[in-house]
Amino acid sequence: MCLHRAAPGAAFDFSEDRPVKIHRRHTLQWLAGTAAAAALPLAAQKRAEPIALEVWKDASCGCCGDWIVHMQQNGFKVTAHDSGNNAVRARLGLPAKLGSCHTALIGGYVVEGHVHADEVHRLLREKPQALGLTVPGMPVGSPGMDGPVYGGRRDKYDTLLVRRDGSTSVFKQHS
Ligand SMILES: [Cu+2]
Repeated sequence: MCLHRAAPGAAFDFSEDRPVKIHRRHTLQWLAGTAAAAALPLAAQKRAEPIALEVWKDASCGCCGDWIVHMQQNGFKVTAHDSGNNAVRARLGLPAKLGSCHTALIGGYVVEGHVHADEVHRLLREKPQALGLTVPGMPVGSPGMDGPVYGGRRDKYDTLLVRRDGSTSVFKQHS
């Protein structure tokens, strides 16, 4: 089970006890990992499986790239298109006034702008009847808009749930 992780040739060299030690260490690591996984709540375990995220943005959009890194660090597998996002946003039916710098599709939902990964996980868990989520504009302090250049500034903003008729409600307040 763990032999493929040993150094090449080492696993089959029984002239010394080193390969056995390697094997035992890996087994202990594996057991520790299994115990840790068993202690996690079911929702957290599900996060281990990456969730597909497709995103459209401008090639030059730095904060889009920073948001993508945030999502990758929180369980999403990202496919990015540097084609701009205005046309795709319109095609997906998200009103332009609710728009931001990038538009994503995740699990059939539209996710516009600098939405926190935790809120996307909540959306996918709760599965509301909705088009998706948006953080209109680019509020400072949101994921991807929170780099050192902003000096720790955090603007108040709301993440909005967008229904298919374009109406919205507050999904999460950030103060
Ligand atoms: Cu942005």
